Amino acid sequence: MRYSGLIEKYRDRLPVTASTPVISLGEGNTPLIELRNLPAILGTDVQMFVKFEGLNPTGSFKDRGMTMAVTKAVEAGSKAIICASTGNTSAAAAAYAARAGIGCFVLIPEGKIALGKLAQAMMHGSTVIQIQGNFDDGMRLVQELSSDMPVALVNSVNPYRLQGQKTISFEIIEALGDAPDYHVLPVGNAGNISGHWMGYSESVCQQTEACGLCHGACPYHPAKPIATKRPIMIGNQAAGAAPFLRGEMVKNPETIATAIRIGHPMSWNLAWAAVRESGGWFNECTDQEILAAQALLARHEGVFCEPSSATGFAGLIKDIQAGRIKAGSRIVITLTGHGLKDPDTAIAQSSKPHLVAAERGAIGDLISKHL
Ligand code: AN7
Repeated sequence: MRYSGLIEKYRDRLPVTASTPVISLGEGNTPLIELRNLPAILGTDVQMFVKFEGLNPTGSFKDRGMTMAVTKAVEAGSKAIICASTGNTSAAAAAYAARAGIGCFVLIPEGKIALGKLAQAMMHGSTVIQIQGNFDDGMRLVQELSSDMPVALVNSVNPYRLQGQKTISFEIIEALGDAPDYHVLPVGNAGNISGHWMGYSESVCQQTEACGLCHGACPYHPAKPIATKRPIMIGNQAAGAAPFLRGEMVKNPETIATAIRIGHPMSWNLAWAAVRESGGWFNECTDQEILAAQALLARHEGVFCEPSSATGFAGLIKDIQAGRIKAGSRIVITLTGHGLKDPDTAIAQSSKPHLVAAERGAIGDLISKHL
């Protein structure tokens, strides 16, 4: 059967009915890629898989939550949506609003949004409002505006967002046959770690001990991805925007990973619950560590994610080096967004193209030098 998006696939586990008008771009169903070269380079025997969310329709995991939020907004009769964003939420909101034929207003921090994301919000026809403030200022403003204007708020404080985002965990359990030992991801506004945890929690079979038939012919959940456990959750932040490490909100967050330049995360309690209940922890990574992790994935695995997305892997490298990860473990790392979102940062850290005459000799010499 043709794959037609995560609402159709997981309809029995999402708050939709047969008459809900589904707004979808075929999101979800992203590849789970095993890292082949980096474990050896890092000197570890752990098994690592990246869930490449950059391959969603607008290039980030935000599409999972946005298909649900926009579907429910349309079902409720909304004619316009609004969000604050560091970039990816605005790109997803703009695209799904265009698909639904409704209006879209996005508030973005002036000058602190990656070029690809700005291009998306503009191209899909949303009203792009640059504010002279950061994401946290925008978040406060959209909450105020949506409370007394006819615009539906689609940031992750909208509970339908997490409903959509939880489906990533269903896909991982289906692919691996069970939950991994650890799940590693970047944390900004903290909706995603909360959605992951919700998905894993809903997948744990309450009957495992009673029937012992998991992965066989389970009479309780014959067709559902069932996990026998939940993973240890590890949330990773940029050092300049790490309220979970500080234990309090950060007033002026700063990092090259602009997607997670957030000091006042909305899903504070849910994210702490995920980390505490799972026996996990938070890490912070410097901008240099984030860029190094991004480059490792690009150069040794052929996987190009944006800097914020590499923050999870950056934290994992530190955990492996510190001996915090059990030998032989199976780890899933969510890569939240595509590297093409932020070409400026990629080009700035790469070596420049060679400029030579359009002659066989000059180019041949260059090739010989690099063979
Ligand atoms: C690539 O677009 O908050 O912890 O406004 O774009 O769920 O916030 C983006 C967040 C990680 C953090 N990686 O996820 C927005 C926005 C990428 C992101 C995060 C974001 P949350």
